[in-house]
Amino acid sequence: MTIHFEMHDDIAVLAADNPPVNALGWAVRQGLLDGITRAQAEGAKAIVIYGRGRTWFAGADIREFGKPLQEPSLPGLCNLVEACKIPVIAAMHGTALGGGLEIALGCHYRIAVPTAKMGFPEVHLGLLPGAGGTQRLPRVTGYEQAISLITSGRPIGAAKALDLGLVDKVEAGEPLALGLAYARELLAQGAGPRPVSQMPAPEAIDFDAAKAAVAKKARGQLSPVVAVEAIEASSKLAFAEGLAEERRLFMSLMETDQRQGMIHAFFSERQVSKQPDLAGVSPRDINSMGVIGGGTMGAGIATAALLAGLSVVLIEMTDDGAKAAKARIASNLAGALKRGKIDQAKHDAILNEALTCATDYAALGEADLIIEAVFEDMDVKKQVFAKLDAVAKPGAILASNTSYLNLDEIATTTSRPADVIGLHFFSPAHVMKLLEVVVGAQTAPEVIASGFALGKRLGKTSVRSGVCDGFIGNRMMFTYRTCADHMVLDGATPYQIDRVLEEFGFAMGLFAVGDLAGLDIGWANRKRLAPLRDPQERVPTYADKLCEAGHYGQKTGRGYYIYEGRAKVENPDVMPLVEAERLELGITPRSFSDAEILRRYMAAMVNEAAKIVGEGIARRPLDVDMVSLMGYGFPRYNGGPLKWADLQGLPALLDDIKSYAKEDAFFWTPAPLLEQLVAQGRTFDDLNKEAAQ
Ligand code: 3H9
Repeated sequence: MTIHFEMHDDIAVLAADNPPVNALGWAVRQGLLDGITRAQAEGAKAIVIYGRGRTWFAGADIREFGKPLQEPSLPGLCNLVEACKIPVIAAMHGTALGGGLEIALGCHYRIAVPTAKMGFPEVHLGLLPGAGGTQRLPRVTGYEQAISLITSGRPIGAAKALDLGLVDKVEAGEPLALGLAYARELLAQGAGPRPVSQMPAPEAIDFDAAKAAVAKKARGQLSPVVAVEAIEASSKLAFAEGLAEERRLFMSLMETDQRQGMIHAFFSERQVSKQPDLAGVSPRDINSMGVIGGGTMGAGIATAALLAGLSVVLIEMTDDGAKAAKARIASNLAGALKRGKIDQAKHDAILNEALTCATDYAALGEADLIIEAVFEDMDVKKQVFAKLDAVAKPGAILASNTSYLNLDEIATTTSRPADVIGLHFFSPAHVMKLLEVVVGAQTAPEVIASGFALGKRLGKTSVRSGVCDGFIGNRMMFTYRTCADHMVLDGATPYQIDRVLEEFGFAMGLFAVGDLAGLDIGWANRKRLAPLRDPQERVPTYADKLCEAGHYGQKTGRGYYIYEGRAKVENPDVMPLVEAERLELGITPRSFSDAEILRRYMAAMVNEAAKIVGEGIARRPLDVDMVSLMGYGFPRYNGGPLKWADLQGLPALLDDIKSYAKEDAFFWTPAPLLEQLVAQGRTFDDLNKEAAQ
């Protein structure tokens, strides 16, 4: 039973009971329909709908999407609620989202507790509100607010909802008691049903301008723009016809790859940090953290920990270094204060009480977890870990923030390799959502569980990775960067590649990202790898020459681009370096279509991702997808590289890889897992599903 029917005197109550979020699956819809019918048949004077547990309805049941519809449909149900002959009151708490808010808009009156949140997150699933939301909401709030709410997908609080007229009352209390009291008040006033559909549509606005503004922000994502079209229909068509147009547009989005990509992202985000093999393993308590190194990364990690309520001891080599680290953290905290993430009292307490900056490792004796964020060099890391082994208390977790290096080799310098783990943060560490939890050959289960628990506490999306050069994210990036370099040598330009990637939906092109991160980082890594290179490898050098000339990207004002204030222009020094290398190698440049650039770039990414999954470095394809989405700017509406690959079709992608292999068999060696999936007629998503069972 997902909807309980109760009579409270002459008021019928429909209580939703479908944990965890009261999603409006078939049984809930049927239960509501039955309840509305029964209430009227039994002579109720009003109906109150509320949610048991932690929330009102959080939306349609997303798991039903893509499957045949089972009546009653959600749009039909909202109409039925609205057509009820007695007043229907929504008593909301928790989150009233998507179809849940549409049910509320189908109700005649709405009351909410002060902590309730309301919104239309459908655009984040590649959809639009498809149960009357685009037709009813503007009639209540006007077009400007409706467009903002629906195209941003951002929820609003109860106070703002009251301001907008989306709810009639905000009161503290239990939703059932509030709903009943409000129903009695309305009945005493002789209030009857008040259908939103009968309210006039507001005065039309310039919808073309609205669509253009939304399209600019959407960066290739379809749903926000199509949502405005649906809203526009409410200004041109009678209510019923507007609903039909909304339905048509909703169904057109339902058919898109973007909808599949975004729903894959939604569920993967919730799946990725789950560790079924660690069920029953308790994480260690982590309340105090040591951080070695107070550069951008160390200071960012310390800030993330401090904001999450941990105390931090940060170690630098000199007093000046410690002072500079404290200043970096203070600046990060000032940003958090400005954005309202913390108040002044918390800011002061963190800076004056929770943070200690020191130069002596002895200060780390009480830390529950110590993480190093020192220079990316094996010898330096080993020295640090040997020192940590000497000062850390028994049971302390020793973590490395290395982004490439062999964690198992680092762990050998300690007497406690079971306590060693990789926690690879992304810069700026107090902002970026991704955390790669790198599990070494000897890392103990409770240490892994502790890594995930810490990630959760810091508000990160944690993804488990095995040990390999670059782990999941940087290993993939190394490969697609190499692919891009090969295309540049063969005739493309960094600027064409960046444009193609931005048109695909990346927030920034690859070369612009390099400039942002600092070109010296990749340069140092290439130097590290030089002795390990296979003689068959094609190793471009123009990027090294750019660094040799002192151009490290944004921090020096010049990289692939020249930076003046916020503007960037192409750096005219880059192509001569490329041309010189082409000449040296006897390459006659050819032209690349945008489509070929994208295909090769994505094929390289997918092929490496498949190797990473096939070797067990990532446990499931969705882990790779989440790393790309959360840490590398991969467009969410494409779902991640392996979801994208599934949607493109694996056989054609493998064929392309094999055809590229005719030019460079070393680089384009097909991933065995990709070959296996194609041979079996399966997809990466099949592997995700098998892992979930
Ligand atoms: C829609 O309504 C379309 C209509 O306009 C038109 C239709 C015709 N369905 O996030 P959590 C699961 S589109 C199915 O960890 P929290 C979730 O997967 C919908 N399952 O909790 C997880 O499962 P598991 C518009 C759902 O407290 C569990 O519930 N609505 C749904 O951090 C707990 O979730 C939305 O887009 C769902 N709708 O956050 C809202 N929602 O335990 C989507 C959640 O197996 N939901 N699950 O991993 C949310 O934003 C958050 O879940 C919410 C709670 C804020 C509600």
